Amino acid sequence: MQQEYNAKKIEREAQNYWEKNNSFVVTEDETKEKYYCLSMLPYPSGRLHMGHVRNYSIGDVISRYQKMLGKNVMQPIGWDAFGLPAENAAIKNEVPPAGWTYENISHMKHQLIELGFGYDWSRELATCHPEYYRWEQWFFIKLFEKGLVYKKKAVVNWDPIDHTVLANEQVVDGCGWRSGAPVEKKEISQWYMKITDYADELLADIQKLDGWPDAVKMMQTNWIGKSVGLDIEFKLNNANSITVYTTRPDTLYGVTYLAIAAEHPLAIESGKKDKQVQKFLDECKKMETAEAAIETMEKKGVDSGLTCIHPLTGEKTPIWIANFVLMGYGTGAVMSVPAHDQRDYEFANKYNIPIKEVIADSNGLVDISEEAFVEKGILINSGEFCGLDFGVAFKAISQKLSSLKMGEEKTNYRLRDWGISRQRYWGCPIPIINCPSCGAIPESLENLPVRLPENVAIDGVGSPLKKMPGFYKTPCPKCGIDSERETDTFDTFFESSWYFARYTCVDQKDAILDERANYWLPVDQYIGGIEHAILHLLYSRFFTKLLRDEGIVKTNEPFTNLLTQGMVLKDGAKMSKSKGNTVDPEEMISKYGADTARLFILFAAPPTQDLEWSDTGIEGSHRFINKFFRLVSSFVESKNSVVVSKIDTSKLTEEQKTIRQKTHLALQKVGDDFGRRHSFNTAIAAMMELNNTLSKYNDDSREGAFIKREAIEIMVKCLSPVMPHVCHHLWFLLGGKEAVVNSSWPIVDDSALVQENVQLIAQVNGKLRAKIEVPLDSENKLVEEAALSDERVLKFTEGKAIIKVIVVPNRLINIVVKD
Ligand code: ANZ
Ligand code: ZN
Repeated sequence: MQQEYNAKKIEREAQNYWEKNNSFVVTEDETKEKYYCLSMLPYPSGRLHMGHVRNYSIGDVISRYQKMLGKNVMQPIGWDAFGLPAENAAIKNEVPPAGWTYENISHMKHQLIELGFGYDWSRELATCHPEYYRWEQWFFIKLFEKGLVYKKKAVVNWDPIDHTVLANEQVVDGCGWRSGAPVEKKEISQWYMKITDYADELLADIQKLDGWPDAVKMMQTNWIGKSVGLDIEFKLNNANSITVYTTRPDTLYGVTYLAIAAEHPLAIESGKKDKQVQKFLDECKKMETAEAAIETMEKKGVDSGLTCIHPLTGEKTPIWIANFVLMGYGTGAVMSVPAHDQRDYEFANKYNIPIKEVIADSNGLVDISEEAFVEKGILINSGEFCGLDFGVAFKAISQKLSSLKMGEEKTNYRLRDWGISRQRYWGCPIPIINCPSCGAIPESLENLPVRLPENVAIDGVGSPLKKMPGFYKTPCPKCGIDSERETDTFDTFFESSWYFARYTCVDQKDAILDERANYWLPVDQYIGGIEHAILHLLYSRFFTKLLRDEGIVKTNEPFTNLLTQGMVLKDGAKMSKSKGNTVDPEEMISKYGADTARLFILFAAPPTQDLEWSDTGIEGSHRFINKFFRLVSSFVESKNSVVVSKIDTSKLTEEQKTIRQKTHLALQKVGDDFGRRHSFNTAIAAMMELNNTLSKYNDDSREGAFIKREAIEIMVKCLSPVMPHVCHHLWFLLGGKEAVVNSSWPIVDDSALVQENVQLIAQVNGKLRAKIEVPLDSENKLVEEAALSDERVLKFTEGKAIIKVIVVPNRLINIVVKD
């Protein structure tokens, strides 16, 4: 009796087998090549969504494939468990964030197991576990001792009703998301990490990331934003001066005013003397500070009343205060060149400030009637520097200013230090104690972890930690007097910046990491969403370098290869709860099974592209699994299924040769698609084609039996990374001695790939001279080479000029020579 495909039963059996046999549990093995495959860890929101299924299916195919190649593969998973949604849910449902989170983890873990992902569950971690976060507290203290973390005041969004700091996404139309009260700006002390100390290395090492997509490397480069320019001094009077930062010193003679930020000390000073100025400064305080917002907002300014002296021309230059100058970049002051900078151009026109042209194109022309001339060119109206191009002028002006002690070369980065304090409850406590006499003192290492109390009631009004003296009251570790703990917690990016290292030795109780980290790191393949292209990846790279400099790991970079998967769309829009267009993976699994879900999601699009959801696509995938199941199980039932140990491949019929050739070509393609190209959809397509070929192939001979079994076994192995459950079942059905996960990847028989030969007529000047044999469908060049090296042809061509060669594929070649 032929079996019916029963996804539920097959999937449960396979999952039980993997669990019982620890199929994916690994330890270090120096005799094998290690392969660390990692998918970005999920936030335990409650249920898996399709984006997760996609991300983790890709990672699982790569892991299972690499394992079958004989590598020592580690594929761990964990939970990015701290974060704001747990607090929001706590307010809404009146459950503590911890309980909510742990419940979600247990549900989602069950879903991951149901999808058949080959994780080493012995390495599971949740970032909210004290055993995990104690080590980041420990590391933070190490960095504190090294001076790589510091405290600084910064402006936050303050909800005056809920007495709480709001994250940017909690501010809706300028009001608190819960209270509806207009948000106020408040300055509070925050902790920062000196990522800028590593800006140069983080930038330079991008070039070594050969396995990363160019787009991601570009985004990281721009984010770090290195710029080389000059700091130039403009004298205010004999004693004082103001410094500007410019990347265009070649335009120095075109400066007609300076523009400074509203927070610049000179602006504040001038505000004290002038009411108009103060009014403008007050206005600026209310404005958004996000850079993107500054780009698009209306450019406004006010004359400060102050002037300064141009360092080369000695001209008196007015100083304006402008809303688009950032205090946090360069010196907070710019030299404005309206003829050659569009922003300055608009500003000068608005306020009737003179415009002076100092750069022309190679023909000596410059047109600023409509807009600024922003290209680099040749200097004009620039005294001794006239006629120089950008590069030469940059150096010459830089030298001149530096000899006058009025300027020096300066490199600036757009990258800012990383603010890691969050005024939130559900996060890792910052292990700092504020002593009234000693100041900020780290907690003693033996007192770690600083545990976050988990049984709390959250009402949305302030942080619960601030109402828990049991938590915050503590003696100073240094002098012993009554002090208070920080109630702020870390940005959750802190946890996700090093979790990949902790997986390597998750059971290590006495250290952040041990030698096992050096066995497994770097991650060979990292897979995740493009939305993490900048911050998460940059912070992970930064942490890796910090760990290296602390002597904890040897690697310089965390991720050798990076794959960023596309989004899952429905009706052209991103699937998301807020759009209400989600499809629950659980529904799909219960209807069709996990293998169908995996197959569909891998087949529907190349992994880096967006994937459009389609019900017919799922049904198609399900039909394919059924067909494949029938092909294999009916073969097993047939008398052909006897195991033929060996055949003489030189004695095969044309049809048998063709089947073998198709089989091995497909195998070769799947290996290349899984391993190098990460093109899972085309690999699956090749298998579908082979499935069709084989279901029409009936050959009762001994050779036929061998060839069909060979092809079917290859198919089961090739498809096992994609649909592991059904392949697990079918492999045993075929008589496999060990589970297909433990079997090795099939080897391509090159001799089976060889194409058939055809005879071609070789003519010289239209006369038949020889019959030559070449592989079927050979390229013209190959046919030409074969003909021209044939002795019988050579007799008629040697020493003669070849005028033309005509090839009719698989039929004829005619060589025209000059007689
Ligand atoms: C004169 C000039 C002339 C400039 C010109 C540009 C074009 P990047 O490449 O991003 O470093 N700038 C400097 N500090 C600034 C601040 N705090 N806020 C806003 N703008 C600032 O850009 C450097 C350029 O941005 C500098 O070069 C300065 O304007 C402006 F034809 O100086 B430039
Ligand atoms: Zn003290």
